[in-house]
Amino acid sequence: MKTSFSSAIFALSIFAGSLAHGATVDLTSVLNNASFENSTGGCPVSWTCDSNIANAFVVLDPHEFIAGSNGLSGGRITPDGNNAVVMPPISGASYLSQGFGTFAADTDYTLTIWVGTPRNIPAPQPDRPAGPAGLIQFNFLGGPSANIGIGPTFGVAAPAVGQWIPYTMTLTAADVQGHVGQEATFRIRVESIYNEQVAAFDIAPPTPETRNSDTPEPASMALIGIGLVGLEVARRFRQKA
Ligand SMILES: [Ca+2]
Repeated sequence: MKTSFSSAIFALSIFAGSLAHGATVDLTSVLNNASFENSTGGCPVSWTCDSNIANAFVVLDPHEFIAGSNGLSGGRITPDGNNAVVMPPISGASYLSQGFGTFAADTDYTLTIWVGTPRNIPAPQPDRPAGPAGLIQFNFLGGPSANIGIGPTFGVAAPAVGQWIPYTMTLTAADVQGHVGQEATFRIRVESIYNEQVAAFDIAPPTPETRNSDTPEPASMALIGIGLVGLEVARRFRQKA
């Protein structure tokens, strides 16, 4: 019986080991000015604006998204706070990026970012109807000067005019492997052919109704696994008795 019990404990430890899970960092709480509420002269504070994004940061006017029919609950105009960033101000490619320290080992990095298509292109461009951006991508950079793309390039189609949608991405520990200790940067890229093609971004936790409730949490899976091992232990005890 002793041998049986020992082997069951051994199996349990192997099972627990296979479930060992590193930390998950939610960038919502790591990025500075994640909600784009603060800006000085166009570029959001703490963010780096490349290309022609200057002056693309706007306090969203209520007429850009119609409360109640914009994909947000509670009559909100923006997913979080009052402001969002809109890019690019004219056709072409633009980048918005921010460093967030260095990559840690055994760590997943997750972020939910809201993507919106305003109804009008932002000032200082002439006020006229906007259209969905041609290309919206997110990626992570590492390397000695955060100049190497790491992991997948995440892409999302722009929502319809006047709508917001949440997009969740995860850079896994496997993606980060080999880049631990390197400077880490998150980057948004928008490309458009026409001046009217713009995209708005805001960072906020997903609303409860958008959370994926179908996937079991790793912790609950571990509990199920421990329970199954426990049943096996009990079965063996009964057989030996
Ligand atoms: Ca905001």
